[in-house]
Amino acid sequence: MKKRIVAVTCVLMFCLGLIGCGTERADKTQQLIRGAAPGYNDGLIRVGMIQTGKESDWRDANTNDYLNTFTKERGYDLIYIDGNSSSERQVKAMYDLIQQKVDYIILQPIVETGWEDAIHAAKEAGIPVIVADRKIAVDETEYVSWIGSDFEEEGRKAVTWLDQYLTEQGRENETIHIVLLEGTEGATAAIGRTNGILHGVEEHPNWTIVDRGCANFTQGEGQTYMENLLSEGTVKDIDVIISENDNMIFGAMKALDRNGKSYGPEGDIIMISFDALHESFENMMAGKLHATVECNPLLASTVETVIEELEAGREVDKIYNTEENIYTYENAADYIDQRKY
Ligand code: GZL
Repeated sequence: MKKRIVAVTCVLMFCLGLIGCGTERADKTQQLIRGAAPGYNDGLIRVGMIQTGKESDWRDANTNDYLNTFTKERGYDLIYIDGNSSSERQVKAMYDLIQQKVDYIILQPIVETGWEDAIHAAKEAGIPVIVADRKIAVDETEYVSWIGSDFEEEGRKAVTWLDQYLTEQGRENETIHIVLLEGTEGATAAIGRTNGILHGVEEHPNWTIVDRGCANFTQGEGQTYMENLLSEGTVKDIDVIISENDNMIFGAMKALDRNGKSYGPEGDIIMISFDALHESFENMMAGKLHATVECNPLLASTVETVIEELEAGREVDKIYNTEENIYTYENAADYIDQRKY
């Protein structure tokens, strides 16, 4: 993009007989450039967006938020690329967007690793990259900002709630057998939530994780995991299922139903998940789920603010965290009508 601006600026300044230019003329020239550069004759801000895929309902809400924000009517030409749950596809998409000389790249990575070269190529090309949702394991100078949740805090919220609930139930000294359904390996959401949960388990000598495994944030894999666990019969006691997103626990519920297991506030197994989808509120009100830790998928407005600040030539923050709560079967009815996803 920078090379394009320099070349066209020189032509424009020569034509207009401009000798030197103050900020205002440079801005006007820049606006002219956006309308004048070959192939970019619409004045729109070209934004490339690399998404993880369609692994969960949370992701669908997250994607729709971007599609509804970066519209032509609002001044953007959004080039949306679905990563189809493939890191390789995401990395290729980064190079494709660099080739297309977009103005900005929004990256929602599947996993944290493997981004060094691609993100540096974008920087070399003068294209600001805004990372959202999960993080990437590169020097923070390689990208403009990261917008997302404190995932380890989300894990701690789940543990704090479980501690309080067991105490209210008079089970604070009972041996508690926990099954942990984990999200995609290497994804910041899974890394952070798992760390928060495991630290909480360490703080409770009477809590034990009897089984844990990855179900990639999908409902199907959550059901398969739980079906296999129940059919193997090696785990005799399950007191709690903690699932690192709502879709996996929805799948686990199907497996529990098929195996005649009772769960939820009116059953035997305590059920905790993450995301706070509208459907999880329905499950809490139906007595199937105890608690869900909110993880806000509506990140597009903050991403847009960062782009607007950059367009205005202003500094932006490196980190923007989202505000989140935990909701339970006791307060789900009070909040379900306010839920946006
Ligand atoms: C969290 C996000 C996770 C959600 C899942 O920010 O990365 O990925 O918790 C989604 O539902 O698939």
